[in-house]
Amino acid sequence: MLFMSLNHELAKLFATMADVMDIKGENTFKVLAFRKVGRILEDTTLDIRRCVEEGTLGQIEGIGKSSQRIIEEYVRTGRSADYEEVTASVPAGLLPLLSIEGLGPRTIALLWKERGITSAEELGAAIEAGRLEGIKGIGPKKVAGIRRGLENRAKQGGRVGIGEALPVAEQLLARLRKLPGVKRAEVAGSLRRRRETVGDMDLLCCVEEGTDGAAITRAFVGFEGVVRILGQGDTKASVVTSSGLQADLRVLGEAHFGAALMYFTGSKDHNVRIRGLAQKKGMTLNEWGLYRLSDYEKAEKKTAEAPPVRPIASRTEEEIYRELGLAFIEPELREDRGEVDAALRGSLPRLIARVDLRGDLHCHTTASDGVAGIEEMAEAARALGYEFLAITDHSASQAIANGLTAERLIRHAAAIRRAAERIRGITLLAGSEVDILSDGRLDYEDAVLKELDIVIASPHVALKQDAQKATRRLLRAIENRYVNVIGHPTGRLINAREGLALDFPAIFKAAADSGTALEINAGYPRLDLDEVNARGAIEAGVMLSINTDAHGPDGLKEVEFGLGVARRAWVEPRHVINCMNVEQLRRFLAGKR
Ligand code: DGT
Ligand code: CA
Ligand code: CA
Ligand code: ZN
Repeated sequence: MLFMSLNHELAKLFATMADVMDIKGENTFKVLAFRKVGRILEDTTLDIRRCVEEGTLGQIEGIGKSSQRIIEEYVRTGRSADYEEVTASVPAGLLPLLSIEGLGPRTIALLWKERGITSAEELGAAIEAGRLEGIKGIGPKKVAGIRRGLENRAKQGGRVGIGEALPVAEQLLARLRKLPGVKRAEVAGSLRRRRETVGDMDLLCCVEEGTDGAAITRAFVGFEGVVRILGQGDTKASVVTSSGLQADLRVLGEAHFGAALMYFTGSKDHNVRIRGLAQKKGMTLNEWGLYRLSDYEKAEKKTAEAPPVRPIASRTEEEIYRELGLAFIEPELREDRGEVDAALRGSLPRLIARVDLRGDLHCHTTASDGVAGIEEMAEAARALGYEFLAITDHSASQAIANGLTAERLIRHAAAIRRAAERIRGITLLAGSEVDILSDGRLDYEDAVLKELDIVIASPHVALKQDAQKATRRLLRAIENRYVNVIGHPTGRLINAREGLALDFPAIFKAAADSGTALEINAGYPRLDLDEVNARGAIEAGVMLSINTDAHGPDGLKEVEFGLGVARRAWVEPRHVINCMNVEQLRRFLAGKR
């Protein structure tokens, strides 16, 4: 996993070791310790490589001697004998089972020991044959859940979440940009449109005149992290990266870059609409440019070269849209969901952008399961140019996240307000991420919630309840007069958990009527609400809140993914409470009905 950060790699290594030991039924104490180390490594803002170099690893609380040894070995050699030994001690096919929804280490252990199942394929076959019946601890409901998990995995058809794909693509782009003769390197395809999952990565590289394209593709297929070459020529190459994702590269000059970028950004449906429009105007549009049809038809064409006629436009996307009589259409809108007509009418949305956000309203500190204190989070938010930050730690029932009892919450709120006095240049709000219990009751009494500046209520447990129960549950939370935002409303996780099935029209109406915002949780793999429901929400007059749910200072930067969802949902600044100034925000919060 060459593209992951070292911290992340190590976190995954420990989590996997814990899972495997759990499957084998080993000493729970050690399993818990490894799991905790995984979590610490995932969340820490320290650079672990530096800690090893400086010999300060032992100072991190929760990392014991044996974990320290594993980390040091891995940092030095890129391998861990312990990890290799542990993972080799179970059939290899068991490991991928861990990423299937409905399957934890304990269930996998039962399937393995009771029925000899060692892979997803065998599991599927066993379910179809009814062979899971009679295993103690795996009832019919559980089996149905596993079956759904397998189906979901198949449906995804190998699509990879944007949170995994974008960092890989950005690494490749950074390397391309360093090559001689390269002027620009950009993502295209679904990644540029910021779809929540992508089938592959499409990259475009713009080179100076006279640059040898073959030299670029040759360098590209040799990049670190390329595990297989699918094709390689003078102007294009396709590879598979160690993340399992395919990357397609095109190399071309400036003269046609805009047309190629537009073509390879897609979507296909958008391109079809645009080409139809060009035809009606006596033009033709392809990956080389926008041409007058009469010129184009006369010319003799070769597939791998630009047609030998002068295009009407080809250097930039802006020129091409303009020549077609259209306003520029942002990549996130290019899905043939009404954007072409809106561009013709001049009524495209004024899409929300990073600069419109004035603050984050959902983050955690060391009071619950975060890795930084109040002031450190506030500093990080201020460094991002934010005007406000709400501190919203977990409530008591989230015991694994060290959730706060009512007494601790009151003291924590006082600490946030004291910090707010000291810190200049940013407004701190004292809040909570209170659990919505399975029946819709909240984890704190109203008398406690009343004392807070902002209340986010989120579902964390019972995420498989039926639609009716789930809807009633959320409606009950929305009806609470102190609840300002519903956090990650469905609880879904991309590629891992479907989340609550909700009667969205009913939720939207209640949220709009009561002045409750719905969150677009920007943390990958949540991205919850998704683009479809976010668009439904604003159309129903609901206010949205885009938050990172950060558990440390770096987490606050992950807002980009949430913005991608919002932009794909046609969201404008006026729809989002994070775009309000402090005074407007306070008025919104006070206006809860
Ligand atoms: P993905 O990779 O499944 O997440 O989705 P895309 O949209 O990235 O699709 P991909 O990688 O097959 O192709 C990238 C873009 O290239 C696509 O959005 C539009 C353009 N494109 C590819 N094949 C065709 C085609 O046969 N016709 C048209 N009009 N455009 C195409
Ligand atoms: Ca693609
Ligand atoms: Ca592609
Ligand atoms: Zn949270």
